[in-house]
Amino acid sequence: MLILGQIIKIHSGKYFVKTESEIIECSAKGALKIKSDGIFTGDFVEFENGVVKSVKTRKNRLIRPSVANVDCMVIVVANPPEPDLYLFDKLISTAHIYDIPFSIVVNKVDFDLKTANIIKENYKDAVENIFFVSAKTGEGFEELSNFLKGKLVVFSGQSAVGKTSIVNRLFGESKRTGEVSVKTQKGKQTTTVSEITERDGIRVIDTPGFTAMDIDIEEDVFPWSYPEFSKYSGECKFADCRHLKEPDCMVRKAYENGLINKDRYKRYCEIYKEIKEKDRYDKKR
Ligand SMILES: Nc1nc2c(ncn2[C@@H]2O[C@H](COP(=O)(O)OP(=O)(O)OP(=O)(O)O)[C@@H](O)[C@H]2O)c(=O)[nH]1
Ligand SMILES: [Mg+2]
Ligand SMILES: [Zn+2]
Repeated sequence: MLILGQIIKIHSGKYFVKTESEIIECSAKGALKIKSDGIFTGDFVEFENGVVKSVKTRKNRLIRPSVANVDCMVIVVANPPEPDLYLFDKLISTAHIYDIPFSIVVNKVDFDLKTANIIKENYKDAVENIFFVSAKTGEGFEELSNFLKGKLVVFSGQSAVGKTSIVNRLFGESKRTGEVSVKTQKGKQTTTVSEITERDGIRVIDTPGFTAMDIDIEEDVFPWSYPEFSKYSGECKFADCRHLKEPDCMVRKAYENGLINKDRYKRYCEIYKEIKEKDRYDKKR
């Protein structure tokens, strides 16, 4: 009899499938293992006698961390460390491109409130929910925790913004295992194993912090990855408008009329240039 469950961890060729009542260690049918779009943490699968037989259609899939069916990406920011808004913009674009709903959490409000205002100004039109919390004092956690209930959540953001602290606060003092890094036998590459931890209906994947360098965005999709541009971009003269200096670009016009946050648009132009440069460089090689 086929049983339905969700993959909560993949490790050393073993698939840990959570059903309504238990976690079962499974192997997989050969073909599923080989395919590059085979099985990922977060996948809903059907298994029988300890063997995964099929993967259900996924609603989205993130590459870093490698996880499917994410309900919410929580992008965390705080000061310290000095916020890198370029990285922040890229994270938002990534979520948008991978079709993952996202929210912003400003952490460390016990220490600094200036960042909260900057983030509000920059992103209030790009995101529905911005939470202001302190993992240290617990401020703002009731609201955040209610919002995340029932969701599979991925945390992202710069190193040291407090992602792990937030997860620990959400989970009380309970012990939890986060992301495990596994060295391949060659000792070169580091593969990361994403593991879902669950408590009180919140399912979480914590991730190590990363820098803007780690994020790869395609040039042709980037111009469509700004939620607050979408109100205007449909009216641009060219269907493939990059919203830079094209004639009759309604996004640029909106920016000029103060309808789009100036700093966010300026960074957009910079990031676009950078992506384009990188494409050129990659093609030359
Ligand atoms: N004042 C204050 N400090 C905090 C708060 N949350 C976290 N910190 C501190 O910030 C530092 C970094 O916290 P982590 O939770 O390790 O940050 P992280 O985002 O998981 O970092 P990486 O795993 O390296 O990506 C630690 O020293 C925490 O004690 C907060 O709300 N207020
Ligand atoms: Mg951490
Ligand atoms: Zn345009």
